[in-house]
Amino acid sequence: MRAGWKSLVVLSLAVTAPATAGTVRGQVEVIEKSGRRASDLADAVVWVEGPRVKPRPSSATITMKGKTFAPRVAVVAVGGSVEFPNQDPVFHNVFSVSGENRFDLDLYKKPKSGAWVFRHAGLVRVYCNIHPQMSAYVLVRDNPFWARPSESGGFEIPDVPAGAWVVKAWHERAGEASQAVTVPDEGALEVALTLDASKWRRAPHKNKFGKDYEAGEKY
Ligand SMILES: [Cu+2]
Repeated sequence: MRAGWKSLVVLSLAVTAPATAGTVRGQVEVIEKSGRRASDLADAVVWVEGPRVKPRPSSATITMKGKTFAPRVAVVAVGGSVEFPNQDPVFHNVFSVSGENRFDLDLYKKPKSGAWVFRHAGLVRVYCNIHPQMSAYVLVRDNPFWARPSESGGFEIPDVPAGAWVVKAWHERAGEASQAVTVPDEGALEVALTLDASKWRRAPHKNKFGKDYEAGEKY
């Protein structure tokens, strides 16, 4: 009985954690045009590209309220879904034209909700076809090694298989920064990533038909 229990524990440890794995941790910073450091670092995402480890199923919710998406940034695994409840008494039309992850949930208003399953890794830009000021992002990852930084930019990604990989960070005003790393067999690796938001400026996007939003549309 006792021996059986012990071997079960050993077996489950072997399944959940690779024999050799390290922690990738560190700091993200975003530099604005003025040279000052951005404060919305919790809207960044950090991940490790390369390890072929299937992610656990995941899902997220992005609520439409007051004609904004909240949160603005969500991360799901490939095959994960994002729910888009509409809490406004007006119609919204959530859509994306981001490559293979393109989708269109059509019109609905409170109390209805819609959802989409994301099947391809990558960054998905999400908009509303009625209100051009509404935007959000879904980052779809093909392994479980991602983290959302704290407000001060600190992050930690545990149990990353040992090996040579690329750590990437993304922020909506800065795009991506990346760094080649070698994750050790055990212990932690420190990584500092600086994202450049100095070239960012607000630019209009097209509606779901690839056309400009009508000028008369009021926010
Ligand atoms: Cu809308």
